[in-house]
Amino acid sequence: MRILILGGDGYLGWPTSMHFARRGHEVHGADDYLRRRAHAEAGTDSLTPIGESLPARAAAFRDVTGLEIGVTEGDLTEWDVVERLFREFEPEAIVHYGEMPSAPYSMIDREHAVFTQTNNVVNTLNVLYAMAELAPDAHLVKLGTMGEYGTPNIDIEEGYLEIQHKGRSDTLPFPKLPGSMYHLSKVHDSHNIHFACRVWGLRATDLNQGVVYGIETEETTLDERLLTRFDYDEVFGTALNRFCLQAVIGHPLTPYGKGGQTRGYLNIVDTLQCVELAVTNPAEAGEFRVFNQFTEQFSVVELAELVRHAGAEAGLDVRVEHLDNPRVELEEHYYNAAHTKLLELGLQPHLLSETLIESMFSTIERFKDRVILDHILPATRWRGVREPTPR
Ligand code: USQ
Repeated sequence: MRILILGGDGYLGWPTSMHFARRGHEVHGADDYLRRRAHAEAGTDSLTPIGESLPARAAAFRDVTGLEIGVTEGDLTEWDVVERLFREFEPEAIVHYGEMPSAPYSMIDREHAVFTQTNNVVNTLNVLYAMAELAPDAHLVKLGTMGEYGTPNIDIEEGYLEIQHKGRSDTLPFPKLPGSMYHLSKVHDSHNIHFACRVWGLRATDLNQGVVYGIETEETTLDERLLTRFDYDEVFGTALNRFCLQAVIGHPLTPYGKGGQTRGYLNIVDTLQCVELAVTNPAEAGEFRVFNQFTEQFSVVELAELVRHAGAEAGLDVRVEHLDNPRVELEEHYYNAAHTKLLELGLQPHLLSETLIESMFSTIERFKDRVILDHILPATRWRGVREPTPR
């Protein structure tokens, strides 16, 4: 199958590109290095050293495997770039990771919020128009987020809710209570994609993904040049990845507030499995399918405790220090989200284990000289102005 990977340089986009190429698909990745630029501006970087550009990474992949990954360096908010991609590559499936992915980044100030929503909403609109005009039978597999739902006091369903109202009933999109300008951008995308399916008959799957953890996939371990990025800073780093790094470098783990915030989590290798299941089992024409993509739920304190315990086993002295919560979010709440649709398609979950945490410790250990300490503590606040970065 011809598979276009938007955001092909990212934490998930790069391993996904290699995964599909190794399974015999024709893969083309596109990226404009948004995250690399954001890191350069902030003085942060990936823990793992990654190839200097997407063409350099594709060349290394060709060296190691003899397989090709096509590359476009370009900004998807520019119609010319998207149109050319669709005309020249003629994708049958589009895996769309190509967005600004960080909640804190979107909450820095007005400029970052406007950038996040413009970038994400406009580039997805361009993809939808390109599909309608140039690839109406292609299948869009869009990375959404579990954060679109927020933390309602009822069970979260997969995309839709059956509603009885004044004697009538309907199945309607599940209500959304997103917790950041970034999460809101994904809600806007979902509405736009749903519209394009209803009105133009496009086919799409919205993967409402939880928080991803892990560093390695089958392909990234083939050669050091094929590593994916690993972020641990306050803006792009996510909970479990940050805690593992903090444990290795002797930094106290940083649960925000009470730490009862519960989210769905999944291993990076399961992200690849889920995306492959979605691509190889496409939605029907006109169908807007929603899958909740995670394998387990944890609260932040549960994660911290798991890392502390695995750290003790590995001979690390891990401390846990609750910080004032920089975000506005419920710190104790009900959370029970359905996630059966990917399991029904055959997902075999790799659940979080102490062994996995210890293997993350040892990969982090190899690169710990690269850690930039300045940006581990949170400086981006949901309310009020950003505080100066502690030195
Ligand atoms: N948290 C801490 N301490 C930390 C970092 C985070 O307590 O050092 C807490 C946060 O306050 C939050 C939870 O952990 O309650 C998750 O935060 P996160 O930074 O791991 O993840 P989040 O900001 O929600 O965003 C990440 C990805 C995003 C994806 C989302 C899935 O960056 O792209 O959409 O996870 S979900 O969380 O299900 O919405």
